[in-house]
Amino acid sequence: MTKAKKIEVEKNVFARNDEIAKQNREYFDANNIFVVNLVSSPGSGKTTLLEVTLTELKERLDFFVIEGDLQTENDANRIRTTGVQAYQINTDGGCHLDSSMIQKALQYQKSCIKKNSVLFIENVGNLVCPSYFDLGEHKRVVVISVTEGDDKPIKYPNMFQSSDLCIINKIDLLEYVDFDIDRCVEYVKQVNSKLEIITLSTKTGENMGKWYEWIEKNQKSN
Ligand SMILES: Nc1nc2c(ncn2[C@@H]2O[C@H](COP(=O)(O)OP(=O)(O)OP(=O)(O)O)[C@@H](O)[C@H]2O)c(=O)[nH]1
Ligand SMILES: [Mg+2]
Repeated sequence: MTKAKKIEVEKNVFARNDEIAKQNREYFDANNIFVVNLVSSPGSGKTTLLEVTLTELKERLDFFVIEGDLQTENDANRIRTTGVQAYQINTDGGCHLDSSMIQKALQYQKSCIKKNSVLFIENVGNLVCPSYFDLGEHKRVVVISVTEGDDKPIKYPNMFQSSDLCIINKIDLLEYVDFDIDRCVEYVKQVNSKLEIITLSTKTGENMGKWYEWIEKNQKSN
């Protein structure tokens, strides 16, 4: 395939994705469903963050979770143990979710995703590809953990440029790793000066309250 042809194909893929994402967002808006797309490299703690969050907030808010992984139902099963319903998408090799996958999930799960609820979408663990695919979410949250190195924002800038909140997770491990929080925050600001930042530990619960405040504030203002 020539370079020009390749660019043309890519343009069409993104345009199609954006069109379906728009339809998804219209559906979410019409039903007052606040949608958060969680993105990160593998293992930063997205599912653990959700498990703790759902357990803590499920009496106050209605939730549904869409999980994205190459294989297995593991993460959806972990979510279900909290009592919240979850739908697992397996991309079978694909490195990101796209808006048509979410549209299909909505068709299957429409009756389970309630009006006035919060829908979390946990994307495939990958700091590159998910940043290019709008799913129709209202907010994108990038999670990094202190075991990954503090230079991730400048090495994978698009993910941080396209996100609304950056969670720096696993701060309970700070004393064991070479991760400079101040430097990481500086790098985040370099690539996206508007990106909000919350440092927390899902393990100890430190600063989880700040994340809950963020959810409730943004759900209301959505
Ligand atoms: N020490 C520590 N470990 C954590 C914390 N949060 C998550 N973990 C651990 O990190 C590992 C990965 O967590 P997951 O929640 O599965 O990560 P994930 O981002 O969902 O992973 P993928 O879905 O595979 O991308 C697990 O062993 C968690 O127990 C934390 O705050 N502190
Ligand atoms: Mg997970």
